[in-house]
Amino acid sequence: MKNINPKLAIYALLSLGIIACKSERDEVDGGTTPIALLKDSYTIDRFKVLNIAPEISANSKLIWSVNDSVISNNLDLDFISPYAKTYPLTLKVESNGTTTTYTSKIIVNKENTAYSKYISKVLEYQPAVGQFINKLPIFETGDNSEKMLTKASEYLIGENSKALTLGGFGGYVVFGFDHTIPNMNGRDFKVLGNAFWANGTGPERTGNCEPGIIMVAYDKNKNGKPDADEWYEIAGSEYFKDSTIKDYAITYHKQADNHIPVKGSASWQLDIEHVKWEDNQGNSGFKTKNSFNTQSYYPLWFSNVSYTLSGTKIADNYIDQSGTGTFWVGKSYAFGYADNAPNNDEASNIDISWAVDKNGKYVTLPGIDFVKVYTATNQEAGWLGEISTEVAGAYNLFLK
Ligand SMILES: [Ca+2]
Ligand SMILES: [Ca+2]
Ligand SMILES: [Ca+2]
Repeated sequence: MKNINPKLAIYALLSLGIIACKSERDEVDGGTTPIALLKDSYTIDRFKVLNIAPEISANSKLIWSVNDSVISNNLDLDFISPYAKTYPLTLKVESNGTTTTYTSKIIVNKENTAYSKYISKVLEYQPAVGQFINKLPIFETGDNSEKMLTKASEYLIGENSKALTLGGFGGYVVFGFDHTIPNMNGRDFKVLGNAFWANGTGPERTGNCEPGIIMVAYDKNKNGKPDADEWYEIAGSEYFKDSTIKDYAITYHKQADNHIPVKGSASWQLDIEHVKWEDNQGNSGFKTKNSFNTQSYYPLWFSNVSYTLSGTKIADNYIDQSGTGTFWVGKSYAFGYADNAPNNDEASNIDISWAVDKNGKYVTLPGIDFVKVYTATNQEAGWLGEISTEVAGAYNLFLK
């Protein structure tokens, strides 16, 4: 890199600029051809977003089309394709009662280095409290957040991914892909979990379903990171219901007196560590330890004695089918959640068109680069313990 001559680089840019200016001037002077708003052609790899932003007055009306299909009416065009092919591009600009037509083409190439359709990086792993915390992935003495993120990455990256737990409400993981997953017609990507049906023992579409909220980010500013203003929530089937609480927040406490009274006993059960929680709705309770998992339920690599997680909470989905506490089943919600239906079920596939902004308004994204999943309910289902989303991978449905 040290051999690059900065003067040469600047010269290359300047000559490009001069050529572009000259050609525009010629066309204006000619009096018949409009100023070239578009280049002759544009080149992009498949599964990458090309942005074309012609310099144009904001009161113009634009119609972008490929063949006879209108693809956008925005002032600038975000174009992405999963196919290596050439698209004829037409831009019509209506301004002051006159329409001017420009043509160009977009050449979509196959990438030089083959993409992975699976998760390629894990950016954050911040679980809530839960019965599989410190086990999936395993915590070993001395592990810090960085080490646990490395372990989470080993769980989720690539084809042979496996289930990682998010614990109770709000626990989350953030991951990304080495390409942009385009928003095609219908569902675009799958989030894998470990949900399964209850084998005919419960009502239809019930079983081990532990829904997680899915958020998506399009890396609009192309800095390789999901910035705060790039995140959108996938509005699943429960999003607009009254039973859903937006901006729910829960705080988990790691403290020595995390114990609850044992039924029928005057004494405190001091030998079992439960984790106290309180939410911003005035409720509190314990994430109770069960006999199957006896390790700490509080993430042992967290140095703080309490922490708060927040997001959209949907209604509890587990019911005591037996009525006596012996058989609990989770109802699968219709669409738009992680770990909410088996991996071969259509309900584990997500449509980017379901993304909404903070006010619940649908947004149009060309595609997504990052996904965040967090546990969507705050429920204890008897002896099953807390309901916690597991994420076991994800992939682009259109990358073959
Ligand atoms: Ca779609
Ligand atoms: Ca970004
Ligand atoms: Ca699960």
